[in-house]
Amino acid sequence: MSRDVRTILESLGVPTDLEPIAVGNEWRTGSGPELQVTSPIDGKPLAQFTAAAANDVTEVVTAAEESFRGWRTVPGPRRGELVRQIGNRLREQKEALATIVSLEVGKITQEALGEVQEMIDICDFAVGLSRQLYGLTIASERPSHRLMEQWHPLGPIGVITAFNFPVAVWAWNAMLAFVCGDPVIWKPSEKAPLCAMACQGIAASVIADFDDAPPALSNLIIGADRSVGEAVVDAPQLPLISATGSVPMGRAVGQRVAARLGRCLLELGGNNGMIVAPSADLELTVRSAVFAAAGTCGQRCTTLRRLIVHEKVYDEILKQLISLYGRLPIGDPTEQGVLVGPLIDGDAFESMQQALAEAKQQGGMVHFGERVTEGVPEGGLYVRPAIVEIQSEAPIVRQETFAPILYILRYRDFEEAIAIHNDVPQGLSSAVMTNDVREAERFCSPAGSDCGIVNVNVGPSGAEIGGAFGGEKETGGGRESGSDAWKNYMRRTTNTINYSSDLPLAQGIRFDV
Ligand code: UN1
Repeated sequence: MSRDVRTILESLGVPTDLEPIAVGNEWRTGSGPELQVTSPIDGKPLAQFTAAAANDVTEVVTAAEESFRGWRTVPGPRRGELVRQIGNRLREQKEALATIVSLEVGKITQEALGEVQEMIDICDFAVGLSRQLYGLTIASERPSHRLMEQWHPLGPIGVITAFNFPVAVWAWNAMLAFVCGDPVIWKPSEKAPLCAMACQGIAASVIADFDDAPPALSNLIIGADRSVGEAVVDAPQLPLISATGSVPMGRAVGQRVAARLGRCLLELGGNNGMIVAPSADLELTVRSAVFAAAGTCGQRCTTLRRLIVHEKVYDEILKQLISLYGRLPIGDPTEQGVLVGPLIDGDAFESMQQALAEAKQQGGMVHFGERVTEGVPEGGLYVRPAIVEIQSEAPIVRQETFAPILYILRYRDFEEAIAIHNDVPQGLSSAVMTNDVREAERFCSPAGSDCGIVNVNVGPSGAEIGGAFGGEKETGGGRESGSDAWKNYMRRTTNTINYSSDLPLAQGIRFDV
């Protein structure tokens, strides 16, 4: 293990002999294949350990099930107190955890810190929520009856996360689950196991010191292939599987969970568009487009992938974007001033080049997108983010490539822009840049954007945790994080209480015995 990583992980409560399974703060060996972890910054090894195998899942599920029996009866505000303490620990260890995020997935320091901040924010949100797990009181049609709802803990939750938000997405799920009374079993991406170990180290050490929390509240199982994820997904003891990742992954998870009539919360691909109207503030538009399209090296599910520009401002926008893209500081993400770090791996690079080749074949004009080898660490895959001028009908535009490619499309009238915008299989996030109130409202209306996130004069990426996060169509329909997403992690009971000595039946039915 590299010395830096070893020291940081230790400071976060992870034992030096890396193990792939953690039941609370008890780390266990796995019986799966060896997993080599390399940094996308320079391709150098960060660590190596034996991963878990599918048959290691049962013991973790059993432990989580047992812990549920105790945790579900701990009062909500007390569960919130645990999450408050996890949030405080994250505040103390923000830099250390962000460093692991940068080293393991190549995020620039600012974005890695932002990701840990997102974890802290969801902790705060969850603490407040722990006193607000409200049910309704409903008017009963029967005399001297009361109808009411309660929200009860659901059970142990399976959480599957992707490499690109290797810590925040776990926190969105785990912090809500904890306050809702549920333990968590986390199956992270095999591309980001150290981030997962670090989070587990932090959470488990707080849990261990917390009087009424069972140790197996927070659990981790790291696999090296699909089999571990499949075993988690198939476990009948897990009433909810929350999965973030690609559409094919989500389709497989959705079908398996449906077969056992479990619940799914899916957050899958995006192919996010931004409409630029002629009245738009062009300076704001260009700045927000560059952050959304080139930031995180195009590897957010909310990344801007399609810029739909009115013909009157098309040339000006294109000119400004090309000029900015040409000057984007690309390189070691831990260096100050760098805005674009590396792609996650060689596969990401290949699929980016493949998409650019297809775009050319389909009549696209490609600007940039080439590999960058100068002024960057050797061994990493660095690219200059690409801009592609292309017809909106080109098939490649409907596809999500997880790399920094921005398709730029032209429109004439606003209705056409909305039609182009919605003509993709994915439905995560969207934006319109306009100073015309009618266009803005139209975009937000039922006949406007068909996405789960619909923004005006701000790009599609970088959402706050307070809103519900997720989208429609192939994005999977799930909502995580803020608003009432907590309801996914609980089961609702409807109670009818009769405080009379009569027995009036609903719907006025008479049944005299
Ligand atoms: C993701 O890419 O999986 O809205 C999540 C955003 C971030 C979360 C992205 N807050 O871009």
